[in-house]
Amino acid sequence: MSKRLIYLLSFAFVLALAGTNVVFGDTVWEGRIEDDLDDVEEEPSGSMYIDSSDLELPNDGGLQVIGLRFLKVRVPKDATVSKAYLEFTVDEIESPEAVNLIIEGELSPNAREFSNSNNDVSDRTRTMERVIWQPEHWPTIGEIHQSSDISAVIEEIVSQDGWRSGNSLVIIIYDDPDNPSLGNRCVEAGPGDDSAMLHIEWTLGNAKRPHPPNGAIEVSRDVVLNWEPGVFAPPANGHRVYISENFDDVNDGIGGITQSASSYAPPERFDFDTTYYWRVDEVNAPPDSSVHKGKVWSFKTELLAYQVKDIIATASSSGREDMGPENTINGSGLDANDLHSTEVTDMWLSGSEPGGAWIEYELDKVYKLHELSIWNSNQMVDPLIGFGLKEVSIDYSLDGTDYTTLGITECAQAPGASDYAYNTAIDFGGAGAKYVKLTANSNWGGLLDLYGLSEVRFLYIPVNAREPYPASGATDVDINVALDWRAGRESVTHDVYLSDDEQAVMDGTASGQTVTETGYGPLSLDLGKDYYWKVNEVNEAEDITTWGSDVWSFTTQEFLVVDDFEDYNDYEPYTVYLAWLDGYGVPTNGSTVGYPNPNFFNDEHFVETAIVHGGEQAMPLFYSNTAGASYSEAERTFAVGQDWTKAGIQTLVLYFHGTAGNTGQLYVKVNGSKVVYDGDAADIQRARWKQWNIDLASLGVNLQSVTTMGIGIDDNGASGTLYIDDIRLYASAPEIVVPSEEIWLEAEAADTITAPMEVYDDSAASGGKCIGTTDDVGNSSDTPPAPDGTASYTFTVAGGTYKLSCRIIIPSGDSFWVRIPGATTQTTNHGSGWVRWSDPPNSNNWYWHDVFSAEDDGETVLFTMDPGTYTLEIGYREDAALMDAIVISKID
Ligand SMILES: [Ca+2]
Ligand SMILES: [Ca+2]
Ligand SMILES: [Ca+2]
Repeated sequence: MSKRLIYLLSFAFVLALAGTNVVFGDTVWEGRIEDDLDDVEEEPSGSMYIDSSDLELPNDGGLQVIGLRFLKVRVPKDATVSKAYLEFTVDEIESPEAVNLIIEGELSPNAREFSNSNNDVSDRTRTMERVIWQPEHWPTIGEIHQSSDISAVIEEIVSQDGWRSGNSLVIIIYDDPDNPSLGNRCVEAGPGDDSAMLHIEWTLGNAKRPHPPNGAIEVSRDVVLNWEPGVFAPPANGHRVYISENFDDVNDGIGGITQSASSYAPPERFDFDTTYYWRVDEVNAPPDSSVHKGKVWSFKTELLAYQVKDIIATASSSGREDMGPENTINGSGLDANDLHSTEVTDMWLSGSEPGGAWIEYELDKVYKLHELSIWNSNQMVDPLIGFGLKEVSIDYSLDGTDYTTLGITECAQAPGASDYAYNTAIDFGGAGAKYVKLTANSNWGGLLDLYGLSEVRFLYIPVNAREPYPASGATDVDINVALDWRAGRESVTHDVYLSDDEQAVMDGTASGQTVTETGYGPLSLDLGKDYYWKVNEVNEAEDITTWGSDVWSFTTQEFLVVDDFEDYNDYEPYTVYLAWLDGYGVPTNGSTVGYPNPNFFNDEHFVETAIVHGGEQAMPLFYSNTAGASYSEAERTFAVGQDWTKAGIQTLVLYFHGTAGNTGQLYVKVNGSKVVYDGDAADIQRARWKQWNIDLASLGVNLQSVTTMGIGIDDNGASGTLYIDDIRLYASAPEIVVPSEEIWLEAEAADTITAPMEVYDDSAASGGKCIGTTDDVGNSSDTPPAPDGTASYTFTVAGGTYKLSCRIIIPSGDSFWVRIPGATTQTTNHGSGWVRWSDPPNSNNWYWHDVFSAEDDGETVLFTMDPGTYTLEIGYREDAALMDAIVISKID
């Protein structure tokens, strides 16, 4: 059993720069395009040009999109990128007019390789960060030129969850649509020592992850600023904080406060409704004392009071149907500057009411009211006739029954002209109210018994808990979540109610917990469960002591991950074979974890990257119970015992993928207790993912501290290859639906195959063979190809409704024609019973897909058959489409 050799990458290097203008701790990484596949041109049609010898920026018979993939980028997660650029070598002299390019990155923590699939550059998810590059004319072939600085793009890529030093990243370059290029530039493509190079200077020395986050709004005046310190900052005096309402003062480093803690509590509260700028420089310990200058961050503080949005208005009467009371709370007639119109249908007007009229507002809940702004009736005739309210009694209530009089006030008259700003403000002094009633004793004209208003606005003090974390309705919430919320203003303590019983939380009968800080947890919740919670904000010194929040909800994660194989890479100690110990050095154990000798330069890895159940990686497990080996097993040891009894855990689930010819008995061991696979023995020979649910109670061992898990294969002489992925723990595992009847066909085992359909060898195919056509036979897109170009299979069914799944490779476009003479289908047929199976997802790796009908919105084709023997025919449709295996399964 050979062991692994880590290749040192000759083209990439890491060095610490010496020199006066580079801060200690800055590091440089450089890498070039090494393979044709890694710099590609996507043509305007979407088709991919992989192996061009040069790259036109951006015009090659049309505007193209360039993709550059750099491998093994040795920049750690969350590095601050101080400088980054692309470097190109001029290949041809092109038209000298202006060229305007956008440079973005793919927002992937480990960018996959390019394929022939259409739009494989432009379809990729992009970084938020983008950079404009306007290269000058390049008059000399062979000259080297650098792009504009792309450090923001690189920093966004390496800050993603899942990024790890050594992963791959993709840079995307295209014409700036807002400023189209007139000229063109042309650079050398890879491979070669003149291919595109990526240069990155990074450091872990900077402050990062500011709180409040950069650009935050509505920030509490009491906020304590904090950040994650740079790695070189010493415990004492390692940070210098600049903060001001003036950007330039901060940017220029005026003032500054030296801090030892990575946080800063200002001596006075921040002002309401104000933007603050701040920056943290990380200062190395003496004698070096060099400074990692931080970026300027900003945040904006909260308002004094906020607008109540959800209001119902009623009135004693309305003179016209289109002049109802709702016109005073729906924003009608207000412009962006809160100036009101003179349109009568933007206002309320009462009917004739000799005794005075009233209008009442019901807020969606009790608020601590700060102020009521009033726009009076503003009809053009108002200065003459005076519908506007004059003497008004203002009454409020918590319940709509018992009212308190705030006072009697005179509302200012409106000008009867457009652009009317409110001119009456009623101070509520923090009274708690859900209902507010305005009773008009007089109007400004005194001529007619008609009363009108244009608009009102209620402002409240936010005393309720709000902004829950997790957000209400969130799913897949960590079972150890710490609940958090924005505290109500003036609150002293917080009563938290949490339960899986919604009514108990609403009623406040769920057991409560009083906390003095905003935050509750970390909790220890059950998997896959709905939870409800609310927070009552309490201040015994206030008139109203308790303010309740809305009832919020969230659902916890369905499962815990034991191993999904996503975290391994090709660098020790992060390799899969160091986590899952195989039979290396153990003669009785015939297992090998991971590919023994991957060619890293050919994008091969220790882990499997094509046959995966979830994510991008799976574990290949090779086994051979021969030559002295009596079993094959891979074992993972957990340094800290895992509790598999918590959170309602009942079931261990793993997914395995078989290979044709596999033999032996699959088993799993937990803490040494073995359970054998009791599904269909053929499953380990099937080239598809199979879910295995293991009832943990059946293991009969203590699972409070699981320290080992093994996956193995018994039986003398057994051998083969399994792929393992997504080992999970569930409280309630997904059910495994096994069809009552399933017929497995190897595509190459057809009764007859007629040209141009042929059998091909493919080591990744089930049984090592598949069928299809080469990419030069032309397509058979519109009409079924029979009698030429088909493969036929005889099979027998018990009768019922069936579907077909096939293991295929469809590099692009269509797939196959399919028919079963004598079966009926619910979808469109062509000729004599052929179904057009078009446009399944495209890939260059094997994958399973159900046969569906392109004409019927991609509906899965259902074949209804009486008991008996039938012939399945597969006809070629798109050249280069391949088929490996076919499963006919009964669904009804
Ligand atoms: Ca209005
Ligand atoms: Ca995986
Ligand atoms: Ca096959």
